[in-house]
Amino acid sequence: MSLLEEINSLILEAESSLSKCNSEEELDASKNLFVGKKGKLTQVLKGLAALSVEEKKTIGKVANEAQVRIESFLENRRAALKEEFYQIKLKEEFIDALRPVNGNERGTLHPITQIQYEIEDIFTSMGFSVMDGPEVETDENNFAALNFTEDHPARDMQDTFYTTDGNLLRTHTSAIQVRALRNLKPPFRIIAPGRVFRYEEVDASHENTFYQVEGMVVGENISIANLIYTMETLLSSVFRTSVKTRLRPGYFPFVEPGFELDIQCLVCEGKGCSVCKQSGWLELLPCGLIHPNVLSHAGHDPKKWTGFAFGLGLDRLVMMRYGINDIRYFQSGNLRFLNQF
Ligand code: FA5
Repeated sequence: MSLLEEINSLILEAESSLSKCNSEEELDASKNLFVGKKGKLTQVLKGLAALSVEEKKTIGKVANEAQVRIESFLENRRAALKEEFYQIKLKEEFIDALRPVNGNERGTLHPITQIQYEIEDIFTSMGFSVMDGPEVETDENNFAALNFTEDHPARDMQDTFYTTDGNLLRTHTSAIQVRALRNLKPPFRIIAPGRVFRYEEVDASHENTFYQVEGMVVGENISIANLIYTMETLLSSVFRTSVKTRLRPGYFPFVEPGFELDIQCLVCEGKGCSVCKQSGWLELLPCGLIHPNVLSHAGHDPKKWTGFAFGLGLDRLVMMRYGINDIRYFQSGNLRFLNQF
């Protein structure tokens, strides 16, 4: 075999041997075997001594190229091995950062919060804005500006927790109506969800701390028809089934006329139970047209502007939706109850 042939076959042999190496150690051993000081290429090149100057030049060049080629093959193999190693490590050491930790329970939103968000979606899709207000209110916002005069007997309708500085815990979200009328320029439509407080005896359908959503529309030529349409849209979206409702006259000093919208009890389907106090109906949605005094108290001309308002009890709405027979579950912190939602 000529020297040239020997060099070419050495290249093939080296490449085949290197491609079988599976570790750094094997690669280093192969390197020594072929291109090391005592390696095969060096041995072959010993034969150069017997050649002419011309031949030495040509073969020497080929031998150099062979060395470069083997070394670059080796470096590629080294890089490929490193990559393989990382890939295996990545697979073995994969950490799923989103996997729930064993043994830790996941929380859910409280059913009242869930229904509140749903109602916000229903109303924002009808062009309402969502407003907020403080839980500690002034007598002015909770009562006086809503047409409850100082000695008005209607004040007794809502037993009130007073703070030592003469303020109170709001008894209804209607206090936010007053803030809306003072701060917004008609026409406007708002809803205002919130927690309210009453100094009340607690039973299956009465809490001392519960939730309401206030709604208010002020504009020109707003009528009872607009009110009823809005209430029906709301109830059919929330219950996703037709519910029986009835409208009764209701008295609230800040609306005229005022109504009570009752729904047939969904817990007992109207037969009578502890939730509906055996009547088959549940008071759910008091509402009415905004009293002219309330508009003018806030500086709006009641001849130009009219409107409607409603106050929805959220706890009772959730009770009707799921057939829950006692309001006290909501604040109980009972996880077996809460985990169902
Ligand atoms: C009011 O609070 C009026 N502000 C509602 C209103 C707004 C009328 C706008 C007209 C125009 P009422 O006291 O009836 O009204 O309460 C409204 C709803 O809150 C009731 O229908 C009921 O669903 C709920 N609610 C009242 N008291 C309690 C209670 N103690 N526990 C749980 N829910 C209650």
